[in-house]
Amino acid sequence: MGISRRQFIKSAASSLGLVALSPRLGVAATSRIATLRAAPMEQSIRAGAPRTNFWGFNGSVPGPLLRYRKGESVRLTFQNALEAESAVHWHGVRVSNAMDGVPYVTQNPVKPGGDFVYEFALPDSGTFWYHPHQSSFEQVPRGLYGALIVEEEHPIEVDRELVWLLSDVRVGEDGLQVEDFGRILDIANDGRIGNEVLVNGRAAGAGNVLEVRSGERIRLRLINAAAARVFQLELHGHAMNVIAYDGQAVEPHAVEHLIIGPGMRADLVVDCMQAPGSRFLMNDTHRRSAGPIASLVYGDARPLRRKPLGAPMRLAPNRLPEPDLAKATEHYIMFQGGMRGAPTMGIVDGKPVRSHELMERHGLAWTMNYTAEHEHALMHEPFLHLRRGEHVVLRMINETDFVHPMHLHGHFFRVVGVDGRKEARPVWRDTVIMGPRQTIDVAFVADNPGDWMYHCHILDHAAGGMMGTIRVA
Ligand SMILES: [Cu+2]
Repeated sequence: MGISRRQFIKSAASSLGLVALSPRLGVAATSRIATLRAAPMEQSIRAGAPRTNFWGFNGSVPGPLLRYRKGESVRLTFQNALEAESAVHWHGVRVSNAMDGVPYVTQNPVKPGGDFVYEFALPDSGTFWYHPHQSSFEQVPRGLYGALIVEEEHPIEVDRELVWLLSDVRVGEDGLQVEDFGRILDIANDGRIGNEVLVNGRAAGAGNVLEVRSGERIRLRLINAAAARVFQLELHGHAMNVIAYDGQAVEPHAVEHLIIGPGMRADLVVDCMQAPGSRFLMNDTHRRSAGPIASLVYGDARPLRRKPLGAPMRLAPNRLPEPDLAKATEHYIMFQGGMRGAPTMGIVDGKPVRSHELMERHGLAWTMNYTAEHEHALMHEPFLHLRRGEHVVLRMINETDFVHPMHLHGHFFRVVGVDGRKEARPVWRDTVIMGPRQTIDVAFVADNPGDWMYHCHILDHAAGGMMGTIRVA
């Protein structure tokens, strides 16, 4: 089946513009990409559509897929061919602080025409991604994002592996991006939601066809690179077996709905056991305006196998420092703000201001422990100081009516409690969704020294005050 299978994979891959790799075929893991160049570019989001203006890495949206093996080192030169300052952040990779890519906090911003060399080791296998951290509410939805995959030492056996970067874009009828970034109306609500959902830079929907063969096992790495859109995915006729969240192994389990907020990832194993010629939808059901993401269409080829592949789905866990709750110090962070139920005041630059001034004068809408922080260039002292090696429980109290995917840099944490109830199987995450009015407890060991961003990954919320740094020293 060698050639026909390869052709089949190639055609399935090109139809979606996605990357298909098969660990069973022994594809080389080491990315040969040495340069990431950010520049304005254009591409069509569907066949025959007018071209849409983007900012992309190496001329495409998403940027090139970076793929390495666990334990390898990365050396990449970032070249800034934009007319704006930028830098690259490696979401979820436990890098040293100087390589974290946060302008004004961990490095000087890379000026237009400038470059910066990133060099770091990859301690964890998993599904990660990269994007700028400067004016990210604008630079990410303009198209600057890509996947960074780190293979396990012993990858699980599958027939095919796919990486889907989910995102969206706000386009007009002329196909051009509507450049209304950073409006207070978006900042103070759910964030700026695009009107076209994208999978790997191409329009999602029922017409976004993934050809599958009956009997095959697919590993699907999902990354939510949208600035604000939360996805709740359903896959008809198939079990979605989650094997990792945010790149970290979990006990394989089937879910009916998969909620994946901005910044978050999920690795799925899907056994395609339906009949040749059949067709199924993957739907997003999170928003009223949501709809199909993709169609799974079975080819006519005879089934690859009659029963699902028996190989284990469980991934070997990465070695992460285990927090000891008995000796952990507790810290509280309260979140307030937004259009509904906004607080009556917030502290900006050390001075209390009324909430309407917060929005009208400062363009801010959210507070953490009463303080609304500016973006990096004007950022103040860390709001939390941790000793290196300190075991920590962060209790995050969401006093808002909105969802917030909260992301901590440089560390993974265990989600140990929800609304005061202990989680039976606390998962590792680098980004956790807080529902409206929900309280989430996370625990971690602050073992990575430096000033680390802690922020909402709805990028308009981050720009609107929901960001700050945690110092580990
Ligand atoms: Cu938020």
